[in-house]
Amino acid sequence: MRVSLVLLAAVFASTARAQQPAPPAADSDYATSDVMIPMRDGVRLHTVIVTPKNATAPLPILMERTPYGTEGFAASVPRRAKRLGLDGYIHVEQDIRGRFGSEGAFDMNRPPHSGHAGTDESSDTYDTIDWLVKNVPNNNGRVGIFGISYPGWLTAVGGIGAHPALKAISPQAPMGDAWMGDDFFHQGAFRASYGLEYSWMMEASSDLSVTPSPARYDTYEWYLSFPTLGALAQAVGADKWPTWRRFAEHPAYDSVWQAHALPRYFTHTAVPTLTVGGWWDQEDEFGPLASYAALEGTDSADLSHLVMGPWYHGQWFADSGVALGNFRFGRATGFDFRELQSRWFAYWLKGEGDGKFAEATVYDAGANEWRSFDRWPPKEAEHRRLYFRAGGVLSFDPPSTEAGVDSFVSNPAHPVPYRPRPVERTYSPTSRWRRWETEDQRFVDGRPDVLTWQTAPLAADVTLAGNVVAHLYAATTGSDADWAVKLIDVYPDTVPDRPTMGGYELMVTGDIMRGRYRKSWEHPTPIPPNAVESYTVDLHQQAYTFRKGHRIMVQVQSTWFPLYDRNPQTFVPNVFKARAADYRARTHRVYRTVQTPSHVEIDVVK
Ligand code: PG9
Repeated sequence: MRVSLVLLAAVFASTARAQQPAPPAADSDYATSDVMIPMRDGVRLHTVIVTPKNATAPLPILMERTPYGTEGFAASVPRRAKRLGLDGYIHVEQDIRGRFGSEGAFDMNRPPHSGHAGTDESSDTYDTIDWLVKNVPNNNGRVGIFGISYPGWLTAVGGIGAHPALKAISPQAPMGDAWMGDDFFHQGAFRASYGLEYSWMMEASSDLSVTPSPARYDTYEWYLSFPTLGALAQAVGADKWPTWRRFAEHPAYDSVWQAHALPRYFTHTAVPTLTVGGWWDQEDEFGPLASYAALEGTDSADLSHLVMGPWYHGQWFADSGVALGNFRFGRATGFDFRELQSRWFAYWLKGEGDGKFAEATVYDAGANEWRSFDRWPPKEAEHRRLYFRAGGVLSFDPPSTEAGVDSFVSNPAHPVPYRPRPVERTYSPTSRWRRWETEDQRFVDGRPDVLTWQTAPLAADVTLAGNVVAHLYAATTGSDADWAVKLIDVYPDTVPDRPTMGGYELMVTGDIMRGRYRKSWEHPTPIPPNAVESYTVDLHQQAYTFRKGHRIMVQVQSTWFPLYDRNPQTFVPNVFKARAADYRARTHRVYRTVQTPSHVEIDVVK
């Protein structure tokens, strides 16, 4: 996500050569310089430095590194610095290798030490900081980094082998694991529309000058018009893009994806770290939770903290955070966050404030309140199970019968849309992409290929805080199947102060897994037809109160199209090479017996 901060021009003396004159920032209180900073292997990275002109004391540096370009950064700094409460910093933005004005080659989420002459994004960050503290006039020798999404991942890896001047980082929506739960796959199910359109946007040019152009407004129809992933790739020339080739050549969680997984190598930090994410982040919700968890094991100095708010991808940066789609939060959560972010950086980079920050600050959007915890997930949480029962009932009581099953036919020719159609191009100006996870799930009610179980209206609040995991016992007549599970808050039939929310079905959390990986993410195996197998679908975490009078609902379906590609439902070694004839309608059965009690487990607190 593009989050250029910015400030104005003052070209200071340096060993680096100015690349081109930077546009002056709109505010005369700032000066901008535009430089090429040399890395240890000689590659030079284009960097914009925006400095307050009339500082009376040395200032800290706040940096963002980005693959999305620095255009507009300098001009936006004065306004943004005010809005974010980040006045009194030298603001820096840098193009990473191979992007826009920087030299070198781009490699999507470059793994550690895999770049030119053993460089990586951590070493580029180190070299940049080293140059900045030695060359930027009037800096106080303290540097912070922040960024959202790709820049969030860059922020996190900047904390590895950190330069001694790096004093605070805030990775926000960092992609954690692109195969397990973030942008490109979820638990093995390929994110077809996102994966295609993102690699198209990033790799058809090095400067975003090519916009993905699906041939139909409703991309549901467009993706459906290709019988296979191979036909889709051929139609748009996707094999030219390295990231698409990585998808097609590495469909399983092999060493390539493992090497890209942030929680596997970002396991300790000596730099104060504020990890930030959104509960309804449609791109990288898994990343912040997984990378925070990875740091916790070694965080004896209590440097790592977490903020999770009720937000879509990056919403906290500029939005008031009062609402997401139809969902209202009762307060301006974006302002709340920015005030916290301002205090965080001021403490670590300017020595202001008392440094008291909660370990985990999470927003409960059911109760409409921030909650703080001294550990996340909270240790006092009780694991409770919501069992699938006969007649579409969901209950905390397990099934007591020997028989019990619900079934549906999943037909790849008629996949369930993941959001109401038309499904606009992901990043088009009219796209409803960023709100999709909060759409009213009634749009799929009544589809025969969506199974539903729900509780009676709750007699008391149920507060979820922590993990959510679905355990399915299921069978298919085919040899592969996807399992998408949604945990939903059903509003009461009438909501007097907001009649439009009567009966609303809000997805509190949901995710998908590809059945072939039920035993191993690395080595997929066919599902024996008609055999009852167990499947674990990680729905990650949430902090959410289901209010008295609401119902809790669970839905299971096998398609979420075109965000997720269609599973052929016939086991093939590589789904990117599946033939049209492999895509077959199959009957899926979900069991709810004493021996096979399908359920969703949630962490509940008082
Ligand atoms: N979600 C985007 C992304 C991050 C990391 C890798 C690939 C894509 C982004 O918004 O930057």
